[in-house]
Amino acid sequence: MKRLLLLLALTTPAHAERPALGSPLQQAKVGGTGPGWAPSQAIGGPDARPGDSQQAWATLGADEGVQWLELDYAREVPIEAVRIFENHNPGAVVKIEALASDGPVVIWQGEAPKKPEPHVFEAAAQAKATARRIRITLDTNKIPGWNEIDAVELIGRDGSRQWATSAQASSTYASVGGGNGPLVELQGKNVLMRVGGETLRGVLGAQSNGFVQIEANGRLLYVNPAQIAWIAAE
Ligand SMILES: [Ca+2]
Repeated sequence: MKRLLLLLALTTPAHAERPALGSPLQQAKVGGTGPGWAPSQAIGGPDARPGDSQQAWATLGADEGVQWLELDYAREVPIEAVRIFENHNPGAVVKIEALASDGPVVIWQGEAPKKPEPHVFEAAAQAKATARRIRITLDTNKIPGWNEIDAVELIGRDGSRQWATSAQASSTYASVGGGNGPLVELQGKNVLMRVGGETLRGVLGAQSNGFVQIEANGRLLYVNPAQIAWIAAE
């Protein structure tokens, strides 16, 4: 099998996965994955219904001051615009940064339109930046209620359109038990969890400041629930 893979690697042209120059790159509109309201729900194309939806990212609390969502894309592009699919209480976005390899660049800052949900907020880049990662900052006190984001499309100056391939956030409502088995129900129980490429076995503790405690191998660890790939009672 190894020999076959090597052979394929040698015979596949280097440009095989690259789109033709100038052609629009559009990924399939597949919605997010993971626990309900997790940052990963903002991966892929829009799939949330208008209003509160588990298919969108939501912060831990409804009105929790400044919060952020970071999104990664497959390909680095000169950024033309960012389209934010706001399914619940739109208008809280205050800043968008391109996290370029040589540091963050503010590509949009201002007063986002306050529209009825759902709303697609298209922010045209106010500064030039080339990146494959962006950070969206929200002032969640600005618009009452949870300000949920379903999907974020990155538009390149080369005409490309991309959906996010991974995401992380300052906090998430998923930590109080979205979709993947309520964490509160597992408190005090022996669990097996996969987090940050490591498998932990131990007793799940209480949650504080958006983190869950786990006592594993004699260590007390604090885990960001958004980073838990899976968790199960033993
Ligand atoms: Ca979604």
